[in-house]
Amino acid sequence: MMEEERLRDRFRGAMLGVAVGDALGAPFEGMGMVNHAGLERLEAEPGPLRYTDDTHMTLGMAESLLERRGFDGEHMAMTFARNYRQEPWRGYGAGPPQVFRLLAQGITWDQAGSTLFGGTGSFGNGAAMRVTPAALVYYRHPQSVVSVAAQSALITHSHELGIEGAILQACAIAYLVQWDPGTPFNPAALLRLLEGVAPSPEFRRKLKRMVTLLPRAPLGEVTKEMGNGIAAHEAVPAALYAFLRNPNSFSKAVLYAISLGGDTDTIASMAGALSGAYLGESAIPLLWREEVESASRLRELADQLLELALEIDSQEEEHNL
Ligand code: F2R
Ligand code: MG
Ligand code: MG
Repeated sequence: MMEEERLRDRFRGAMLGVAVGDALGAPFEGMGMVNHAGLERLEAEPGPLRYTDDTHMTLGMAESLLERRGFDGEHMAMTFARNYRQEPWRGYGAGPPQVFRLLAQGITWDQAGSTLFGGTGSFGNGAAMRVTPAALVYYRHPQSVVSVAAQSALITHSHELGIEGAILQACAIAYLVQWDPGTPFNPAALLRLLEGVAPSPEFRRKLKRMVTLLPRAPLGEVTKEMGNGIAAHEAVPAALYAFLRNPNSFSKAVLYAISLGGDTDTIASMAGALSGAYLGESAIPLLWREEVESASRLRELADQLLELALEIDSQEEEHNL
């Protein structure tokens, strides 16, 4: 296993990466592609780095996993709802607040989400954008990563594409957090692994296409092929592509994600989580990681998630003796 100090840097990198990408991308959400001058300004003078619902829900997931020492669907749903009631102005999508109202009326945590959008459930990117803590806690247990990503998605996003988006983002983070930086990184190997956990044609087609868009496809072709919208099957491939195109630089990965336009806070937040998990906190520009809202809280939660991950490991080892 990777030594603890390096893992701590990766866990902190992933959690801070969520918030930094979210906060940097937020002012551009819903706009067209962001030009070079806009990105340069953002890099030098990012302004107040306030996070949105992406990080707010990620915090909720971390809090619930830590309080319950693992996944508890009802507790996680109630934690999301409580946090929303405290700060409803974080820029939430339309679906989650409806779920929180249904929960308050007594609908169970695994039923409420399936009533949304005429009973099809949500395929928004909201389940994928908040999944980092689950990926970290279960990073050494691939089946648990898949099952907790799926069950946590179900709370608000019961459409198969919303669920698959969360599974893909979680599996990619779990894979990257344990990657040995001394070994050359092979994007094709990660993409093959991800194809194995995403059965729907929407994701599989994009994962296959992504290899051919690396390393230098023009921006317009990338947004046409991957998408840049609020749907999980657009934002998740876009974020993964932004990271894979810039694997060795946190700032390049996040700024590239924002340059795609569309759902910029969410695409940059997910690219930030991937890059932070791979490169660690030390790779995030100091200005960004110090200035982002709740930086010390995110670091503290990352450390507690690592403790929980190690606790789960030792329980598994004892169980297997
Ligand atoms: N909500 C926003 N941005 C808009 C306003 C932000 C502004 N700055 C402000 O503060 O006012 N961003 C956040 O929402 C996205 C995550 O959304 P989530 O949690 O997935 O929500 P939802 O409502 O479940 O899904 C999003 C939309 O996708 C479409 N959709 C989903 N499932 C559908 C279905 N089965 N059929 C048809 N459409 C479906 C709907 O338009 C949903 O509203 C992130 O960007 C986050 O940053
Ligand atoms: Mg947001
Ligand atoms: Mg967004």
